[in-house]
Parts: sequence; structure tokens; C-alpha cells
Amino acid sequence: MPIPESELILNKDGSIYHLNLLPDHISETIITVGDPERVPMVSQHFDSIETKIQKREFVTHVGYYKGKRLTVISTGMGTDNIDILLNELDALVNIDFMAREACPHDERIQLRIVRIGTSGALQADIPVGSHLVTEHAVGLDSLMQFYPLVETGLEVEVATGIQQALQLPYRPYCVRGSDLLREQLGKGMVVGNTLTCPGFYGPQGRVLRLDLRQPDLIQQFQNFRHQSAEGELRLTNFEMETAGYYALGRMLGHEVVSLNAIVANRATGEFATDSENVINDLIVKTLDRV
Ligand code: R1P
Ligand code: URA
Repeated sequence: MPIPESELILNKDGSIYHLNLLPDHISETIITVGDPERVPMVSQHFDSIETKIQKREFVTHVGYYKGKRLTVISTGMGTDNIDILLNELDALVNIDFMAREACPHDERIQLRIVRIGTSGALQADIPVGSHLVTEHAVGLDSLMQFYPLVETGLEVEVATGIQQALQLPYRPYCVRGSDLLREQLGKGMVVGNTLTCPGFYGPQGRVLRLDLRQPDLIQQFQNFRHQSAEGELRLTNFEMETAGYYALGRMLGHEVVSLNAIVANRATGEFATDSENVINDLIVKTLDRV
């Protein structure tokens, strides 16, 4: 049965609905950033740019870096956008748009998706200006209420521990990312466990004019520890997309890694005065490693 037009939505030029891209725009390695203005910050380092496309917050540049073809895409903020990004990227390489059918299993293409984003450290010993690669991502958002994500025993234990510590009415999800990409791209970076939040303020314990339901939320996150045969696991940083990437990447069969430029520290109250440099350094480091 072909996938109906209401499910796999194509634009008049044959491109996929939100990303506005054709299969030919997709390189095997894709760099993603949250802020659309960060796309030219990446592509300014390219030898040449072959295509620029924009729809909504999804800005895409395709070009060559030291002879390697790369696609860089902005995603906007939040795991709801990551749902669109991962499903549409996967469709571009693993669904035949003419037949409206998924490619046979043995013909599936595995993408390498590298998120370069900003993040706030939770622990005092992770200074602003550092770069952090995510090992485990914990999703406090609701995206995985809708997919049959399979988690390992350790992942379930961590997520359940966080649910209990925070007295959440639902269990978060926890996903370990690609060991291969973490080792390749995250060399020399802090290895951390990232909390993906469905918001920047309350869900990350920030108080401006609204009180929090749980006033000691930050301390609960900071003090959380999980002991297992693999050692002690603590939560290191906050952002808003990584768990969605890791969970959908696992289910769709793509290699995904999240690289975080630490621009805030929630234990010391600092914000980086040179946050643009922190992110640019991470971009340059990543381009030389992919
Ligand atoms: C919040 O300021 C945004 O910054 C972080 C969060 O995940 C959220 O999207 O990532 P980006 O810098 O990639 O947007
Ligand atoms: N992005 C976030 O989501 N949180 C921070 O503290 C910094 C960047």
C-alpha cells in the first residue's frame, strides 16, 4: 500500500513538506543547529556552497568542506521540531517518493547526524566555554509517549530514578547515543548526560516572575546519581532537543551525536560573555572531525 498523500506530504516541486528538501540535498553526514542564523556560521567555513533553501525555521545550506559534501540544517527549538526533522530526513533517504513506499531493509541508508547546540551546565565543575558530548540523553518532554522506544535496563532505571526524585507524574525516557560518533567527534570534550527539557524557563528551573511547582528542581537534578555496574551516572547539562534526536535516531537506525557548547552554568550563575566564540570553536572543531 502506498503511503497516502496526507501522511507523506510532498510540495509541488517534489520536496518534503517542512524541510523543503529533495533527496539530492542530503549528504551522508548532516550537521544540525538550532538557530537559523547559525547555518551561515557553519557554511562560511565551506570551500563552496551549492544550494541554500529556507522554509520556516528550517534553513539548509549544502556545500563542500575540504572536499567533503555536507548538509547543514537549522531546526528551531524543541523536540517537536526534531520529530519533523528526523522523520523527514529519513523519508528523504529511505522512502521512494514516486512509489510512496519504504525502501527494502537491505537498501536502507544510515545517516550520521551531528547536533551542534548551546546548553547550560548543571554542575559547578563544567565551566562555561567548555564543549560537552552527550552520552545519555534524558527526555522530560512528551515525544516518546507516541513511539514504541525500546530502552535498555539501565536506561529504564535512570529514567525511573529521575521520575522518583522529581515526583513526576510520568516516566521520562533515557537513551544512550552512538558510541562510535561520540568517540570520533567528542574527543577531548566533557562526556555528559543531558537533560532535554520541554521549555527554557520552568522546566529548567529558571524563575523570573513565575514560581516553580517544585522550588528545589535544580538541586534535585544536580544531586541525582545512579549507581550501576558501569559506574556512577550524574546529570550534567540542560537543553531542549538531544533526547528526541537520540530516541528517533535509534528507532530509525541513524547514527546521532549531540555536541554542546556550554554557554551558561546554573550552579555558579554565570553566562558566557563570548558565547558566539564558544559555539564557533565547536563548529570549527566539528567540521575538522566529520
Ligand atoms: C534555547 O536557548 C535553545 O538553545 C539550545 C536549546 O536546546 C534550545 O534550542 O540549543 P540551540 O542552541 O541548538 O538552539
Ligand atoms: N540552552 C538551554 O536550553 N539552556 C541553557 O541554559 C542554555 C542554552
